[in-house]
Amino acid sequence: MIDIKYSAEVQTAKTAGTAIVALESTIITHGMPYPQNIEVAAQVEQDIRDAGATPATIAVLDGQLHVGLESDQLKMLGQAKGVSKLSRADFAACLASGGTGATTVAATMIAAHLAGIDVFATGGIGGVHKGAEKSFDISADLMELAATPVTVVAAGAKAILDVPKTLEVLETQGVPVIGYQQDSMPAFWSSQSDLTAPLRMDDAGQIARAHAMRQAVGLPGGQLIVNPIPKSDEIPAEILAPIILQAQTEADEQGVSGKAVTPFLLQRIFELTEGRSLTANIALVRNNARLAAQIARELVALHT
Ligand code: PSU
Ligand code: MN
Repeated sequence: MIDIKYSAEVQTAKTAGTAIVALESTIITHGMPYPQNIEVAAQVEQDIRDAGATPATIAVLDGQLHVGLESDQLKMLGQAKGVSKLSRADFAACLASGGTGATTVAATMIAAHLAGIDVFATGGIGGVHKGAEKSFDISADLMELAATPVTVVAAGAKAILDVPKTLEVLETQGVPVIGYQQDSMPAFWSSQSDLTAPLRMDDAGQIARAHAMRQAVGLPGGQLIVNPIPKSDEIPAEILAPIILQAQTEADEQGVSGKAVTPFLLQRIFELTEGRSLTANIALVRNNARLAAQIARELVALHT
């Protein structure tokens, strides 16, 4: 079994059997600009503590898997240059070669499961990119949700993705996509979309019971909870649509491919919205962290 380095607070929570929420680190290194990235990371951790659970930000530092970062490690990672973006394909290679990498949704799920953590909060998952019929660009996050038993709380899939195709792949892979307290599929920066979420649940206890039931019936894989951004923080889809189109066109023209695509689009949308996309991103991650903490607490209550 691989050696895991736990932060002091995560170690304490594990010993006590209290609620823990995993957090990814790619959002810090590749998803948000410095210095807001480290401020947000610390804020989201605090939101989880305030909601009665323990945050466990996951990363690989010099070949060591960390589940829970101390605040100096978080600050270091947020400023470090040349940090790898780790998904299922390169997670073990990074550990074996002593590298430093931030974990995407897929790699964070793998690490959370190794650490016995059932619930994970993030902003948006990777999905099927627009033009995937030509590029074949489909995030490994989708297959991970089918394979690894972690409940992931996100704000839906970004409009940089082909959301209908993303939902189709999730359905094919047998991943429950559960809208939280609404029928509409949330669209990351907007709380509503024209699509209906395949499932709906209205409280954290119900989500925790569904997580436990998948284990009870022997289904592998996790659940995707799609939690709408608070209305006061959303950006109307009509404002974003032309901006996303422009960012996408630039990516195509510049030949951006592979794992560089998502960070490129996020950065361009941040620039083109003059930072408004980041403000919304922060609000929705915090909102997801609070819901994830409630689900984690309900899961602990189920087992005690
Ligand atoms: N979507 C966001 N913000 C992010 C990401 C996705 O809104 O930071 C990151 C996550 O870590 C996600 C990864 O797992 O990008 C997906 O990358 P790719 O599309 O290369 O699989
Ligand atoms: Mn991709």
